[in-house]
Amino acid sequence: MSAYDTNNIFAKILRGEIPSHRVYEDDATIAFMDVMPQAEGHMLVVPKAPSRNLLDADAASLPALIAAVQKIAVAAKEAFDADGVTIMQFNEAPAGQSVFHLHFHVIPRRDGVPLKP
Ligand code: DGP
Repeated sequence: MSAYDTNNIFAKILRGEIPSHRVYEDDATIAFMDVMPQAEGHMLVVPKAPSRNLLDADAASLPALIAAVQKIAVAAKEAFDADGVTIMQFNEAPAGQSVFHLHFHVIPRRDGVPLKP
């Protein structure tokens, strides 16, 4: 697996070098709106610590990260009056990852509304 690149887009967002619509922050995590939403309310949950993806993440950091994902998913379902929430996470390009800083997609879902491609 390749090394972590400190110039990936989410590292720049974490450093405040490029703007984002931030909706959540705690000691270890931020969440912001996805610029290419697959449904209304599509958010990205990103740990502050540098990991390329789940495969190289520090296992000790994961309970706090998953707790943040859960908190954001519950809030998103309520805020967007959704019927469900899709959570997606990709590891390496062949699996669909395009930004190489660990992140979870949190996507509010409505009955009968497919994800945009
Ligand atoms: P993936 O690596 O395929 O799990 O998805 C990366 C997501 O990041 C994709 O849904 C689009 C989003 N994205 C890419 N560039 C930016 C950006 O500059 N700002 C924000 N907010 N989202 C971005």
